[in-house]
Amino acid sequence: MSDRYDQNNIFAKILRKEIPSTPLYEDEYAYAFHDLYPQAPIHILVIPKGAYISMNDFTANASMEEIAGFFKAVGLVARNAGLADEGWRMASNIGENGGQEIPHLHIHILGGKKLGPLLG
Ligand code: IU
Repeated sequence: MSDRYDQNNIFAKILRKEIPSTPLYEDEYAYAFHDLYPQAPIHILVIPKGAYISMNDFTANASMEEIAGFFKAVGLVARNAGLADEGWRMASNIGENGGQEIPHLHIHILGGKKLGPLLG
């Protein structure tokens, strides 16, 4: 995967509202919406507002404020979805070996059932 951000990736288009999505949460750092192809009863994606390809790019180039704001939002979205007590999983695929399909950083929030082993 190129290390140059593709402004035409689908999540960039969702952020620019060129593709419709239903916002579950939005602030200056993060935007959350339902995954279109859910892998669990609750499957939410949280993406940073900034143009970051993956955790590699984000942790290397985002400010502490952006990183803190983004991860605060991830936790808040999971709590708002009612997952705090029953438990949930967060995952982020990174690059080719990580199985990343969309080159804009996204955290998967998965829950609503007892999940199988992460490395099945
Ligand atoms: P990945 O970690 O890059 O593999 O995750 C991409 C996710 O984006 C995956 O779970 C898809 O179901 C999801 N998705 C989406 O929500 N809306 C879309 O239009 C497309 C993919 I394309």
